[in-house]
Amino acid sequence: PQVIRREDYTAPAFLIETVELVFDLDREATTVTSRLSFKANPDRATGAGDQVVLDGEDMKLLSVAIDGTALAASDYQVDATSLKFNAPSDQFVVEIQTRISPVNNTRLEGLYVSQSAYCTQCEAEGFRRITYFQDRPDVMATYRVTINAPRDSCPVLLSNGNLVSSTDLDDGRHQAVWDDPFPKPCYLFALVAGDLACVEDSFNTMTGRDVALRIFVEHGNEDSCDYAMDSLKRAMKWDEDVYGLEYDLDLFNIVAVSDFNMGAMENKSLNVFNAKYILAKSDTATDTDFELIESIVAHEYFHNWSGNRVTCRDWFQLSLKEGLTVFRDQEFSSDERSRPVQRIKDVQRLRAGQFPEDGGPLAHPVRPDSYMEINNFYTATVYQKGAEVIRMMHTLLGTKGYRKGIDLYFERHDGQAVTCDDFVRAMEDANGVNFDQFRLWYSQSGTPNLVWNGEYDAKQQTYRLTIEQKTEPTPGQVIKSDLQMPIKIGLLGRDGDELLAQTIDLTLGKQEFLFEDIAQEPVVSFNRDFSAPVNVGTTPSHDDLAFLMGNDTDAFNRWEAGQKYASDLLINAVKAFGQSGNADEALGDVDAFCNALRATLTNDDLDKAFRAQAMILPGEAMLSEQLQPADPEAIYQVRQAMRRKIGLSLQDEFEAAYRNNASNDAYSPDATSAGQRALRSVALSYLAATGESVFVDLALEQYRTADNMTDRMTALMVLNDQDHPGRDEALADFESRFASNTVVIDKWFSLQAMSSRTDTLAQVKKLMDHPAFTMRNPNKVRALVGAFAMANQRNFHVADGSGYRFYADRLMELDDLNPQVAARLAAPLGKWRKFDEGRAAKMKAELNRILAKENLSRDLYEIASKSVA
Ligand code: HT7
Ligand code: ZN
Repeated sequence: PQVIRREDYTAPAFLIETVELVFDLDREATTVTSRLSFKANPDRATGAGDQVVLDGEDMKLLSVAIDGTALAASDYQVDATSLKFNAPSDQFVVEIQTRISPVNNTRLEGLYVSQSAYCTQCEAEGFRRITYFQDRPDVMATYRVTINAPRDSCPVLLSNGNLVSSTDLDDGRHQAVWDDPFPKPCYLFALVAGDLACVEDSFNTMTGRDVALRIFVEHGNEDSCDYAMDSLKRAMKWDEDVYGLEYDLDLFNIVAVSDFNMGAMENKSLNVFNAKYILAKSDTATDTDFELIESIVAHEYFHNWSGNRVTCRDWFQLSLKEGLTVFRDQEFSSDERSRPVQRIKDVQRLRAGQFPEDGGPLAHPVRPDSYMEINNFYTATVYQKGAEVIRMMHTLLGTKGYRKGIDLYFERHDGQAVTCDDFVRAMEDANGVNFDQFRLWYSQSGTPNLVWNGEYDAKQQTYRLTIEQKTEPTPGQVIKSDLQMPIKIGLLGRDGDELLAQTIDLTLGKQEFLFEDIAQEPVVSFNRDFSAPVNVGTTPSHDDLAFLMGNDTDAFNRWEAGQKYASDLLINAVKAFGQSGNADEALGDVDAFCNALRATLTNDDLDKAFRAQAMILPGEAMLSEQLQPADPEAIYQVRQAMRRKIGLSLQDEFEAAYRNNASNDAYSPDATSAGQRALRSVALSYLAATGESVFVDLALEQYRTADNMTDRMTALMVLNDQDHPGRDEALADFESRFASNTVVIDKWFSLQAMSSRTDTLAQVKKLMDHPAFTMRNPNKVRALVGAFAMANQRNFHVADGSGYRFYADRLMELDDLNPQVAARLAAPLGKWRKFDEGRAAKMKAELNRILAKENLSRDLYEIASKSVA
């Protein structure tokens, strides 16, 4: 496949100013008529020529006309990916008719059918599967869309912008015309048609305009939209308050569909969502689901400015909109919930998804330099690391300076398609700073490693902190430069007093900082609030870590100290387990760590959600990242043994936490109530880890009496790993209770795929024959097959390679249906370097088997070929 390079960007030779689309909807054969007004681009490259090249795939071309005259077949060339003809002048109108088949569209890109509704997904390059077009984000046009469809099966007809007219047609069909006054790239086009229920509300904007808010869902789900609607209104208000950004149309529509490749899509005024990120009621959604709904609804809404009003010049600039919008949604959630807990969760996500990507075969900069398939670049690096880069600018400039930069960015670029560099320039110009070195964060891949050393001079009362930074080579990028980053630090006295809190500006490979008037030898709290997205190689003593767990004034680093302490104990034990084969022995005495945990668990001054987080040990995958090679079975055994020791040591406290955090109130998804449930869940899970059967009985009792999904899932998660009749009872009950709810039944699939029991692979294979499972629905594939490979390290990496073989078979099967999703799921096989020779060889063999597949998609080819290299 062809490699597309950032350095090859040229402006389009022609612009398209207006687009008129007419859809005659039919499941098998939809006719699309488009009328495009072209104009030569005044900024075109010299010698660009007069040929017009339009992208188009998987459709039948019915006719082409220019300025009202039909073209003869000899006047244009059409092949599998394009339509070409010569421009007659600098300004002309082209009319194109195509035929597409929504019901046969299993890729879920372009126009497809989900349940009974038609819907579209055009980002990144789906519009070319609807009609021939210059499918690139720097071609921005206004759209007028006419939809003709049967009234019975499609009473609801939606597109972007304002509804201009609704008319009855002959033969039981009707028509709706939509007009979007804001010029947009075609990736933001959307159409939805079907028999959907509608939930309505409204929002009064900062200038007093009423905006109608509508959420469309399948009939029967109307009672599950309240939280999404409430989140939308809070997000609209937050964007006005914090960014001064107001919604710009009188209508905002959301549609929830069951078949969707990703989480949601920010089409102008017509957001389309994966139903799992809209539908929630206390008995169907967990606290985590509510949290995700809130942040994703906000994320898509925030795109209205960061992405839609100002968009990307080309797809290499994807982080321009995604990094910024993730930062915005993270800050929204921090303001709505507990800021430290939100930061902890965001960092956990970065470490679990982005750090391994940055250290593996698929490493790429936040602004990539090349791609084969752009869909493969909707990555943790572009999203999460991109957000960290924006966060660092926020830290360096302060809230006011950042806001000045944002205001200038939107003022300068409203209505334009721009670059990451334009964003940084706005930040620089508004603040009179130079970000030349900082810009490297966009072009350099890899996670920097920092090592610090401190020296206290009792006589001078000074503390000298030396920091070194180093970034390892990544594929295709061997030489690394030093980066600029803000490091927040604190110096704490032994009595817990904060002697100093400061943000230092690290710019050199090795840099010294001298702090004066430090009255006693301090304990260092380094990279507070995770102010820079780096690995810190320095591990303080266990005493210092226990001290920081109990005393750091930075909540993030309080949690971080516990994670470091636990990692150190677990990693050493995994190494020792290799010799003894006995996990308890390998761990040895962990009383001091348990005591530090106890102090946190019982500290009523701390937020309950924070205390719950602080009790959770680093996950198996996280521990693997710190071992070379990683032995999945040893990691599993040692972590379980540690959980048992903690459970036994803190049994009284966990029992008290379980008892004291029961609630008689009706379920509420608010952060405080969720924190209380989280603490109770963690207590139950540790109690069960003791191995005492009374606590498994307690979990079964909780399952039976639960009045909300959070408590029900917590109990089921505990039972899921047990060899206990209660497990079968609860799983069977869950299945029958939620058989008709396609979103909820995915939890049941995932849970079984994530079980640590050794019969899990056999169960997963069996579940593939379950009537609710289909390879055609991405949520189902992710819930069962994806969860097995991504969230069950012990079983996926079973030494005989059966997990790898099963997984590769599924990826190849999926590749024929939905290459985008197949490629997104392929990363686990690329982690072979982390494991012993036996496992590595088996993983590579599966990647090679994938590469030998007939008709392998460009999507999966790119991931598999880069992963095997
Ligand atoms: N901008 C969107 C990213 C996206 C997408 C969404 C659904 C299906 C396919 C997709 N390809 C790219 C989602 C977002 O970041 O908000
Ligand atoms: Zn986004």
